[in-house]
Amino acid sequence: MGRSSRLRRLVDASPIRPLVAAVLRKVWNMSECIFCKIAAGRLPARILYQDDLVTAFHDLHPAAPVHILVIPNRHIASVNDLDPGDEALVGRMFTAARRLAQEMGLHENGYRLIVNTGPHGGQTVLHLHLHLIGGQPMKYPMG
Ligand code: DGP
Repeated sequence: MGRSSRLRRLVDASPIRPLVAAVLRKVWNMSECIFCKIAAGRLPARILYQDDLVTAFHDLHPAAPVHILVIPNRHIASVNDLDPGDEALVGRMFTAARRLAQEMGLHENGYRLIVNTGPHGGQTVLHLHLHLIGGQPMKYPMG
């Protein structure tokens, strides 16, 4: 029996199999995730801001004159995957959005912040992101 078959049998028989599968799934998702690649500088994007926790860049398909995405640098699939330990990160996403709104001249007329979550929420990219949208009056709901 080859080494990889022995390893597979060991993992299959192990009580930690679900944990191994979950870790492998997470590593696979991260390596394929376009927003992880943007945050790591491995995929081009028009980046406006980056710090130790978050990255902000222009949306590829803007829904308004200003359409920016603020994402965590670390892979978090959606709001459903947030932990209490992520509260500082979520706060940073909002303060980054607030500062960008000011820099873009949106703060007086206002703007919209959206976090689509899951299929019914219209989330298409499975990496948490905050949409900062403005530059025109907006109807509610959009699309
Ligand atoms: P949502 O539907 O909430 O998952 O929004 C995903 C947004 O991401 C959508 O407005 C388009 C944008 N987007 C998708 N792929 C890329 C990309 O490769 N680069 C940039 N800059 N934006 C992207």
